[in-house]
Amino acid sequence: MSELRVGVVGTGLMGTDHVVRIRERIAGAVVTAVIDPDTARAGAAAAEAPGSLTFSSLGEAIIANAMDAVLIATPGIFHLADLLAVLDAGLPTLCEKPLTPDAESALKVIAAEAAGDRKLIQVGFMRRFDAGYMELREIIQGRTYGELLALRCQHRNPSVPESYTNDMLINDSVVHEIDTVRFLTDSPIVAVDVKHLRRNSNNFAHLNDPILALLETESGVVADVEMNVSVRFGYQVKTEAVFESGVAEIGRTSGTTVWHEGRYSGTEHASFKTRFVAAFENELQRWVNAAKNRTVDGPSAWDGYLAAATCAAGVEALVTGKRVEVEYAPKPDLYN
Ligand code: ISE
Repeated sequence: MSELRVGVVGTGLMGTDHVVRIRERIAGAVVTAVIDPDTARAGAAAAEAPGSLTFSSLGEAIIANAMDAVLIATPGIFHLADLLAVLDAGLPTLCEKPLTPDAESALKVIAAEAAGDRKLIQVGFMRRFDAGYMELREIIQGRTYGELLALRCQHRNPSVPESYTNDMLINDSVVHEIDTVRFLTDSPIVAVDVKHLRRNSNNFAHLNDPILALLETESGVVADVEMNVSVRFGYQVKTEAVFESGVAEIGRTSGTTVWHEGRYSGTEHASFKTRFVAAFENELQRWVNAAKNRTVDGPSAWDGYLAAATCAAGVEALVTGKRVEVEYAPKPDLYN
């Protein structure tokens, strides 16, 4: 296959971004279908992909044989039906996180995929494609500085929209650390604890942030995550790994530092779109390369399910203030 024909479902912020990214930065792929019930939005995104067709539903695009692979970038509540449809059609798919909004529905996707003979779904946990996270994983796995003792994570957003809820601190935001902690340590998260830090009065009245989430791995590592969605100054995602004989830190913004009039300053990212731009490109290129062989090269639907199950424990910990142990369903053979 020379060029992979991609159908993009959902033309909000991420979907439109991906349409442009595929056109400008990704080799061997072309967006041929843009799918959104909002025809005006679909038309605007399709204008970024010359020659593409617009559809108001994924089903119509499948019937029209308009693509070889699918990129789902709709809100999580719409994912289940579309994921079942792509599995039924045998189409390799990159699905933005979350796989589905909860562990029960994620298991329906797992059951459908595991009934087949190959993995078709990849979940958009883009941090696994970030150079810093990949290097840190190698340092941890290679025991370069001895055994890993702890992970100290800061996840800071400048602000969030008023529609953002307290549960989203876990389901929408800490979910990234939930996936990366397992990626870095290769060990499942067995329990979650959440503490409220002193409330930031800059935020909407319904929000109680920042929080400190404690993720305990089976291997005995505790990752503490400062989740802070009202920092105002910029978008910052950092991780410090504490080893027996050293410390490694990733995510400190590198860029030009200016010394002037007795002070020095640099620039911080304003959004995940720039902080993770290289990760998104790497993720998409590897997905495209794998999709041509009708497979995936990244976090699978099973990783999406594990994150959803851990999030359920995280939300319970947030609401009850108690440490909650995570329960996982048995892993189907397909994911071994
Ligand atoms: C958002 O949905 C993302 O995925 C960002 O990476 C994260 O930093 C933010 O907290 C989420 O709301």
